[in-house]
Amino acid sequence: MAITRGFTRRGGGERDPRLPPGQHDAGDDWPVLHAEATPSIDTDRWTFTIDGLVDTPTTWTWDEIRALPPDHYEGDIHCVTTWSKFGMRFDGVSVDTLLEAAGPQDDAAFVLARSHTGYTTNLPIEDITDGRAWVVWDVDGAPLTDVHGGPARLLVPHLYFWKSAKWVSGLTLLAEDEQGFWERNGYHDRGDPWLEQRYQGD
Ligand SMILES: Nc1nc2c(c(=O)[nH]1)N[C@H]1C(S)=C(S)[C@@H](COP(=O)(O)O)O[C@H]1N2
Ligand SMILES: [Mo]
Repeated sequence: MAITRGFTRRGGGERDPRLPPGQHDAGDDWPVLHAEATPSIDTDRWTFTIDGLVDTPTTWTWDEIRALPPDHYEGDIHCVTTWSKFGMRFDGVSVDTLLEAAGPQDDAAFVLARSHTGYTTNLPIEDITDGRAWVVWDVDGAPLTDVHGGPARLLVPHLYFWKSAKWVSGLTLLAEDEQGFWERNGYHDRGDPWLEQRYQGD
């Protein structure tokens, strides 16, 4: 029997090009990570609000957000605790669609994303526009479970996953950056996994 060298092992330590520095492939596992107790949020009570520096502060109910033009993301996610997952599919609505309704003002440069639990995380507005962020409710064809942020979470997959607020309740547009929960506790304000922006100062 002939076995090609490098077939069963990826060429003796060759890195998967999808893996940012310092990350590993979690395979089939999808770890659950959050700071607060897992809430159980009924879709009847769920709302999503865009406020702050916008022309039209807007709140969507569950039925209203689900009626918007659908969009999806297919690709990878990267947690700062070093696991990455490849080839996930999330379905929801593009943040661009939501911002279009609210009308960001010219001085809006940052957002604070909020959760129904009180969790917050900050992002530059360029990181949530032009097809880079979503509010999502399905993952790999099934509704998000409570532990993964259901009924809906923010998804900003090109940044470390702590920016993807579970149980998302809205975005507040701001002129100045205002740190969220993990950022006040030492994590990076931007969190680009390809630049390994894990902690403040990285
Ligand atoms: N509301 C809320 N969202 C959160 C967090 C949290 O503590 N609370 N943790 C973040 C972190 S650190 C990570 S890695 C991901 C984990 O998402 P998962 O549990 O679906 O893998 O959620 C992010 N969103
Ligand atoms: Mo994380």
